[in-house]
Order: sequence, then C-alpha cells, then structure tokens
Amino acid sequence: MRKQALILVALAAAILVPPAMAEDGYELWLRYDAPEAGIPYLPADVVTGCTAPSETIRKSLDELDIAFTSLAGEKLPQSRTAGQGSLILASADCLSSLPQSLQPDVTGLGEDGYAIRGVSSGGGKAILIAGESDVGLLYGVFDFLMRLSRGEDVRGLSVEQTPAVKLRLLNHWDNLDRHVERGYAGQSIWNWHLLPGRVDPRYEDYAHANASIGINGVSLTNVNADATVLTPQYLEKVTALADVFRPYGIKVYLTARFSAPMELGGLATADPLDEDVHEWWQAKADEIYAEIPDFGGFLVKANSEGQPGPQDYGRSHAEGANMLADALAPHGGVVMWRAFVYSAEEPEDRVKQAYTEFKPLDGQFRDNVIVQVKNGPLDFQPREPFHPLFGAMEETPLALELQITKEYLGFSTHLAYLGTLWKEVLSADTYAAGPGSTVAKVVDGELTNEALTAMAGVSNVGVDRNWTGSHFDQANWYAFGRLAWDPDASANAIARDWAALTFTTDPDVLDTIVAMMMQSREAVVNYMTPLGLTHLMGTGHHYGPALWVDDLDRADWTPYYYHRATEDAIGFDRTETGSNAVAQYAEPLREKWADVATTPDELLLWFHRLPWDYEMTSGRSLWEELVRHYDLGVQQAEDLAEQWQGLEGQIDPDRFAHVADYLEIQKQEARWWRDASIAYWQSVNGLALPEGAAPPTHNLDYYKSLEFPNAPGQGD
Ligand code: GCW
Repeated sequence: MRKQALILVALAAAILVPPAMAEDGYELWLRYDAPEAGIPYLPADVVTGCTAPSETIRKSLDELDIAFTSLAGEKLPQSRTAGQGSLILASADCLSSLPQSLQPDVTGLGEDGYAIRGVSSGGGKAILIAGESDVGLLYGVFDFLMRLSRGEDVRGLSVEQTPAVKLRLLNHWDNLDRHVERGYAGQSIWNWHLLPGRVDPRYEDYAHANASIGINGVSLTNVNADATVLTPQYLEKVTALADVFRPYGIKVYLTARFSAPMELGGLATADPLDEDVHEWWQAKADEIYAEIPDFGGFLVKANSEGQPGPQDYGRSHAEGANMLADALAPHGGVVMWRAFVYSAEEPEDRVKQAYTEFKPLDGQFRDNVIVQVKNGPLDFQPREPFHPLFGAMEETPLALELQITKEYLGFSTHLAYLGTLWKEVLSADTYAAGPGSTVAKVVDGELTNEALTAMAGVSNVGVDRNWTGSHFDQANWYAFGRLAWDPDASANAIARDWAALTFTTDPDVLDTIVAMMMQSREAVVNYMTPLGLTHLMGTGHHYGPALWVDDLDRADWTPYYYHRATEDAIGFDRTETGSNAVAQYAEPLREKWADVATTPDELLLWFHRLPWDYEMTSGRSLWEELVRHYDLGVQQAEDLAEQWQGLEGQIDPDRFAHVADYLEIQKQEARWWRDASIAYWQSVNGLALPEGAAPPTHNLDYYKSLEFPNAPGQGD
C-alpha cells in the first residue's frame, strides 16, 4: 500500500513538474546564464531617480528582474534611497528623486549614450548607470547585465559609451505575404494578416533583442516594395508594431514604392516634379505621422532590378529622393535612398554603374537624405573591394548597407561569421582625404563632418524558433549591432562576447568557438570564390555553384560575365585596358590595383584578366593556386566540423546537434563547390590537375544537371 502511494506521488510529480526546457536558441545572447564561477557582484538593491518612470525605464527595471532572477535566483529589491551596494539608474528625466550628491551630470553622453561607474553611496560603494536619455539608460543596463553574465567583475567599471553612428537599422526584405526575400529562417515574423488584432509577443522579444545591441530602427518591408503597406489598412498594422518598438527606442521605417501615387492614388504619373505627386506624398507622410509621431522615414530602391523610379520620367535620383525628403522633413523623417542601381541595358561594367550615376549628384540631396551604399560595388559577395562611392561623396552622407542574411555565403547552413568581412570593409582605407580615410570614418561622418550617419543590415530574422535559422547566424545579427554602435570594435572581441553569452563562459570552449568563427568566412571564400572571383552562384536562388551559366536574358546576372574564363585566361580586366573600374578609386589605390604585381591575391581576378599559367607570388601558377585555395576551403570546412565535435558534452545537446548537422552540410557543400568549380575550369582550360589534387567526385554534366527549384529565399 505504502509502495503504491509512493509510486502515485512520483507519478503525480512527473506529471506536474515540467522537464527543464532544452536550450533552443530563442533566448539569443540574452540567456543570462550564470557564469561558470558565479556572478562576481550582486547589487544590494536597485534605485531609480524617477518619480514617474517612463515605459523605457520600466523596461530597464524589467530587464534587471529577468536577468537577476536567472543570474542570482532572485530579483533585486527596489529601494527609494541609495545606500551601500546599490545599483542606481539615472537619466536626464529620471534624476529628481536622487540625493543631490548622486545626481550625475548626464549631459554630453549624447542622445543614446550611457555611462557605468562606481560612486560613493551610504558610506560605501555603489554602481551608477546613467544615460542622457531613457533609451541611453536602457542600453547601459543591457551592457551592465551582459558584462555580469560574461563573468566580468563590474565593480571597478568606468565605461562611457556613445554610438558612433546615429541610425542603426535592420532592413527586412519581408513581403506582405510573409515570404522573406533572401530569408533562410522561415517566414517573416510580421503576421500582417493578424495585425493589429493579434500582437504576437514575439514582436516585443524581437525589439528587446535589438535594443540589447543598440539597434534603433527597423525597416519592416522588402525594398522590392509593395505599395499596399502604405494603405490605411496596413498603416494600422504598422502602427501596432511601432507601439511595441517605441519603449525600446526603435523607430519604424517603410519601403516606399515610387509608383505608389499611381497605384494607390490613381494619379497618371509618379513624376517627382509633378505637383500632384508631391502633394500625394505630403498627404501620405502627414497621415503616417498622425498615427506614428516618431516614424523614421522611407527606404527606397528605385530604378534598379525593375523597381520604378524617377528615371522613368527622365528625373535624377536626387530629384526623386528630394521629393520624398520634402514630404518627410516637416516631421523630422529621413529618406534612405539606395545606391544599388545598375541596368541591363547599360553596357558599362556593372560594378561601375552606381558610382557613375551618383558621383555627379554629390551635393544635390536634401539634408534629410542619406544615400545607402552596399559594402562592395557588386552585391554582398563573399569578398569584394569596398564600394568606390565611400570617400567619393564629399557633400552627401552615406549609409553603409551590409547583408546579415547570407544570400551569397551559404544561406543559414554554412558557418560564416561576418564580423571579419565587415571589419575588412570598415577598416579599408579609401585615401579620400589622405591615408587613414577609412570607410568607418566615412560612415561615422568624421571624414566629411556629417551629422546624419547610418548603418543598415539586411536582416536574417524569421519565424524559426532560433530566429536566424542557424545558431551561429545569431552572431551576425549581434555583430551587426555592435559594429553599428562602434565600427572600431574588434571582430574577435565581438565573437568572444557573443559566444560567452550564447554558449558558455568556459575559456577553453570559447577559444575553440572563437577560432572557428574567425576562420569561417575565409573558408567560404576559399571554396566558393577564391582569388577575387565573384558571383558564381546558381541562377535566381544563388544556391550552389553554377559557373557555367552564360546565357541569361541579363548578361550581368551570369557567372560568365564575372569570370570570363577561356582556354587562355580568366578574370575581369578592370584596369585601363579593360573597364577601368580602378579609376573610381583614389590614389594610391588606383595605381596599386591597376598593377597586377601590387594587387593582393584576394582581389586578383576581380581586377585582372590573367593567363592560367600566370606566376603567383607563391611561385605556383594561377591554376595551381586556384586549386590549392579550393582544397584549403574544403579542409577548413572539415576542420570546422571537427573542432565542433571536440566540444561534445560542453554544449547543451540540442544546440550541439543542430550545429553539428549544419557543419556536416557545409562540409559536403564545400566539396560540391570545389569539385564543380574544378570540373568546369578544366572543361575550359583543358589543364591537368596539379599533383596531389583529387579529381572531382562527379563529371561536369552531373553538376550542371542539379536543379533546386524550391531553394529558399528566392526573389520574385
Ligand atoms: O542581392 C540582390 C538580391 C535581391 C535584392 C537586391 C537588392 C531585394 O539578389 O534579392 O533585392 O540584391 O539589394 O535590392
């Protein structure tokens, strides 16, 4: 009887006590897992200087509750007066209830800046987190909590942070039907059909994650825009999202389809110089701001890849952008006008066209226009030189657009930490105003003294439980925020911080994970597009190799356009004897890249067309060097998988297995890229494989026969 009762009790307990939740990545870098050695400091209580806390301050207090419950097992008590060991929160609007001696000077921190420092209180020490604005304070709270959960001893801390870039945006390429162009993490998180009736709690979790890394703007919709989002029916939905984001300091932006006045307003034209068109946009802006007073503005892709634009009416990009800017100006909104323009009819080298188009417009844009330029002149490739517009526009603010989603770097399955790619761009010297004129200094406005500065990242977020499709792709979202805040931050340090927050603070495990991340992007370059090759991916979906494609309607969408391989030579001549794209760069870069001898190997075939037997600095022929890079890439992919296997038991099992499966896919696809590339090059150059190199697993026809009609993330 007694035994039966015990069994019953055990059964009831099993039913009632839920099993510990497995880690699934939903918490991102905000798991607030206690560090191995415990948190080094536990505040006695929390004190705010607010008499009536704003919603943002309340979010800061909530965050402390969430974090300390997890880190220390209980919330911090809230006190009215600061004493020894207190954690004091203060912002300009949240000072008055603090004693005079503890009221910090928060001026000069900037609108989003914050300080964290030790102060004397109650005869002992306390920690003060101060922001000029409430959002600055929120950022400070996140920073403090993330330091604690990485195991940092925060007691002696003296931090002062002001973001280098004013607008730090995610750009979603999400369609209204929830398909995400170039999205590899499932459908769009915006459930337009159910909004505004159902405001999914995930929207707040998303805003929370963004705020934790300083992101302060979100463009909700695809740049291949649908005017429908500007209808009253959809604006109501947008308003619901803006309301969720506001306490987190995040503004909403929309993509504006240039032909909207015709599609929605019934006008006969969308000519930016037409009075009715101007009035239509003005009324639309007024309508939006009536509901969303802090609306950020419009992001526009015009006259590119089939999108309508001012050139349809013989007007310039500046005339188009200015018309929208005038509509937004009375409300303080900005226009982010994309420079990703190129046309199939235009015989000029595609990588030159944006510069050719925009350089003459320098100085013609309104003050609230920022021209948004991709990191490279082609299209988010594994490696490109920096875009020549950086440094070339002295009177126009330029935003840097990066792609967080990995359209050209193996979708979500390949591990490719983009921190290193982005740092390569940010630290590239444009020489625009002499040595040291880095892209970072253009982007943070220092070089040309711009007040309007911005960085945008094409989002990799979808409805997948782990948000980004793969666990490691969360690092790219995180790194984007960190670099938009501080372009001088190191890719290595960011990787380490992310890994410590995401997986574990064990230093040996961290060493392995960071080493994997730091080599991952170069591995992708090696097995996909080494030595300056570019854009060799499958047509449309961009999945896998398709080097042989040379017969599309648009030549500039074919891999052949970029590699131009013949029996004798390979590469795109961008020197004076070719397209002369080098002339778009300042000296001494122009001269350096025009000369094959001074062009670095990694950009060689981007700028030069060379015979297969060209002797490289290594002493090997170009062909041998190419094959060596493919082999190296495959080896690196294998190493990644192996390094991860070595962590078994030190990472929670579900995430460990998920990552391991993806690394296995990457390994196989790296080999596929190498084999298909070599098989194709051999069919063109007729050369034997260098000694020791393995023949491709299959023949070229096999690789050509592969089709992927349902590859994710395709455009229209
Ligand atoms: O990389 C290309 C993508 C398109 C995208 C375009 C752009 C949104 O293949 O899908 O369109 O860039 O940046 O506008």
